[in-house]
Amino acid sequence: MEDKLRALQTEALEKIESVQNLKELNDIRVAYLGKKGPVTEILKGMGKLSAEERPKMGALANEVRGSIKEKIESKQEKLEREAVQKKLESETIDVTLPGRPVRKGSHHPLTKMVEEIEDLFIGMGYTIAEGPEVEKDYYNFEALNLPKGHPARDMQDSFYITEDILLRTHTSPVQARTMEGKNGKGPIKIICPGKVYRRDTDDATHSHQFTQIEGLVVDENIRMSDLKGTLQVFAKKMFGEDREIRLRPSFFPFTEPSVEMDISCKMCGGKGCNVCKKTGWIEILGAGMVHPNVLEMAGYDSKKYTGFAFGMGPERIAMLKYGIDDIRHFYTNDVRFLTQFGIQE
Ligand code: FA5
Repeated sequence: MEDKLRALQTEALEKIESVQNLKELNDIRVAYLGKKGPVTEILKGMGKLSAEERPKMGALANEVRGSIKEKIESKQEKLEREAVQKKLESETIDVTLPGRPVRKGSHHPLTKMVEEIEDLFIGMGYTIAEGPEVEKDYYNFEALNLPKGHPARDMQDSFYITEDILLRTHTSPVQARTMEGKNGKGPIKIICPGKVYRRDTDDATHSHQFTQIEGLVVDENIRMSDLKGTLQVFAKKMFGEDREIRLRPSFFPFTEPSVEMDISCKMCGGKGCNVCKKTGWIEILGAGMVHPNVLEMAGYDSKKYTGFAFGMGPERIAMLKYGIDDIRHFYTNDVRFLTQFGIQE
């Protein structure tokens, strides 16, 4: 029995030594140390041994089993170490390879335009005010001197939600709300950016949803010349020092007098071309002195306070500034358009 055990030990240790991978090693573990393995088989014959020999053989069997187990464990460790080493060698990182480009996002051109206009006015001491896009008819029209049935409501075809609630057609209701919030006291100097909605048919220069930026200044002794000076600074900073502005008489129910502001055409330098429809001028915003009725409705004493207001469309300003030929480019999110403004593909 001793010889058998020793032979078994030698055989197992040799096999373990020559094993090439973890699977083979596991097969050996099962074959030699498992319940049906040869060591167990040999030990079954213990009953035939004398009482003296039995403990000796038992100890030897344990020794054989222990040495096989130990060898398997050390071989397993070695194989695992080699596997890790192999993996590391096959996965070496080439630190000299160039990195993959990271796609960089950027603000939408319209957002950039709005922020540029905001910065310009903040630099002149204005603060930003905001109001709801779903607006009461009262603030959108009535508080702006446009009572129900007033024909000038047709100038801004509206999306009504109920009889008294609509999607605001311009940012001017924010003026009315801000003035009302001041309880008729103290100066105001705000700009109000935001989305507005009109039942206009979409074309190259019109959209049913677009952006406006409103400006409002109210104080004692605010004059038309303050409005003109402000718009002049805006136009020169936005379009270049060489640009001229002109104010043309116009009509808005909430301002009196009302004007529209044109800037001299950059394309032809004022001589007249297709872009400016041969006039040398391009219209960019509506403005005027706040109508006394509007001041009074908001609680301001129109004998003491005066004010000016203006409203512009940043899409149209961006179109002029960057030579964009269709307002719909701002809403279709074509990357070929967006990448020109810093958004990378
Ligand atoms: C108004 O909306 C007045 N609330 C502006 C105002 C404010 C006047 C304060 C006086 C005092 P108007 O309808 O002209 O005015 O619109 C102002 C600007 O919005 C236009 O100059 C144009 O740039 C832009 N705009 C108007 N309709 C559209 C449209 N459908 N799509 C894109 N931009 C438009």
